[in-house]
Amino acid sequence: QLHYPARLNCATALLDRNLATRADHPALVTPAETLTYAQLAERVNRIANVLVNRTGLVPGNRVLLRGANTAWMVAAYFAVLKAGGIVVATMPLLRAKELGQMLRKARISHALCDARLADALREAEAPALRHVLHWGDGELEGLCAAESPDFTACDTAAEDIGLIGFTSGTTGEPKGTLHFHRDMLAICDAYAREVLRPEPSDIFIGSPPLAFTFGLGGLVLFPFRVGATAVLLERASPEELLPAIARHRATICFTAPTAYRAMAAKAADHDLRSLRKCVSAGEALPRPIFEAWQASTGLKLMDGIGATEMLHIFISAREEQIRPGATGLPVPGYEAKVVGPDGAEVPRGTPGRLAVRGPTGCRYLDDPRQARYVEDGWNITGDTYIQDEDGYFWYQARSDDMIISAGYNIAGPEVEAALLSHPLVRECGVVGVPDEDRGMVVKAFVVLEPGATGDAALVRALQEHVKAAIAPYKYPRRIDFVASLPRTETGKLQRFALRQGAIA
Ligand code: 3SK
Repeated sequence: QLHYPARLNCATALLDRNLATRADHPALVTPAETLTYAQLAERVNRIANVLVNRTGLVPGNRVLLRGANTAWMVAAYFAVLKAGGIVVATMPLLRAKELGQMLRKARISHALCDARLADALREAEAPALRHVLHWGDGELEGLCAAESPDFTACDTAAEDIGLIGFTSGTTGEPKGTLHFHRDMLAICDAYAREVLRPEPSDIFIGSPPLAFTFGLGGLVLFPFRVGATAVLLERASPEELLPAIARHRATICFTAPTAYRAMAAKAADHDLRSLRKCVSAGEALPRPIFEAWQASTGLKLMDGIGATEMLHIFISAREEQIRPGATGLPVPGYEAKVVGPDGAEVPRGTPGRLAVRGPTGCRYLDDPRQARYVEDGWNITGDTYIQDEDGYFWYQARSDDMIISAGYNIAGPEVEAALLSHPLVRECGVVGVPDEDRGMVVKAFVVLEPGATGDAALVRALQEHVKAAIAPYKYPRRIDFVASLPRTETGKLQRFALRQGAIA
């Protein structure tokens, strides 16, 4: 059980707390600048003063943040929290239409934005938006220079909302999820402290945007909770991440399975010996990727399932508990079970919907989907899982991604893992498509390794490969070779787009 005081501002608990003992330790390292905890805290205070003194921000105002993973973005996050505002961080790639939806839904009054990304925000339709300030063009920097480096944190309650995380999920319709100040500490004190177990000497690195709660936790909250250092990269493709790990002697990496797969192939060209923990989340981790990473670095990937609704990871495993192919065990503080259509727990070994409860949970902003997500205090995540006799949870598919073909239940991700173990397959997505005889058949969309030719012979070879790896009835009866797969901004495969044939 985690206990926090009734009045609590998470900016103080996560950032200012480090000033007593680690003021001169680097908090953030970016290509543009390195900031110690003292320097970051000062920037945060100046921005908070600008918000209050120049824009009239009052506690509870919602502030949109728009920027890449930079020190200004982190400072803006903490300034809003410290001033009692509510952060609504947005993905840099969002366009005016999507920004407008969020601005209107969350009734956002203020925005802090990287000047390079200002156009889409200017074009967004947002009647309540009154104050927009930019960094990167001198505007916010100039205002900050004229403000005091001191700021007294707003006396927020532990259960005041500090963050609205928007999720488009894999279906496209954005939902805002509300998180309290204490939730941002709870994920540090549950998943990070109990499973990841970082040290103050760690150097975190990774690719997820800070607007995705996977990135917020892994690249800001977890390092700050222990006074460690985070390396932020504006561009963090696998090709950029590998040399950055070597250059910064990074010790903990957060990224998605597809990035680990791409990095495993090139790992030998880089000195990755500083790495000690590698977290994979955002999508299910196929076993071939776990094995490829272990073969090339000697490290076991720490798989985890999280959700924007839950703020961060709630099932994972410490290195010594890892079972390849399983997501893991409930993070201490969380409970999880697999339930059938009636909501009752199913026997071990039976697939069903994953239900979870713990110190964080889903609170949708003004959305009827809340009643479907939370049933009897349990969060129903929309993932199909099996729990084994030892309590480990094994991912099967998103609940709406189970393919029922001629009476067989087939999990698309299992077929994907089998295809991925073929040396010519770089990426793939598997969905069910309607079929007169079988109701549905398994269809795979495959991106090949450079130089491979997608012809009829390769289709047959891939089908035989799958039949040899898993139960033969699961093989993809149809295979299309494509140049790329449709993904959300957080890297999740959009299977609904594959089903609709909307592929590149
Ligand atoms: O959406 C996810 O998959 C996720 C994973 C880890 C932490 C947070 C999130 C939202």
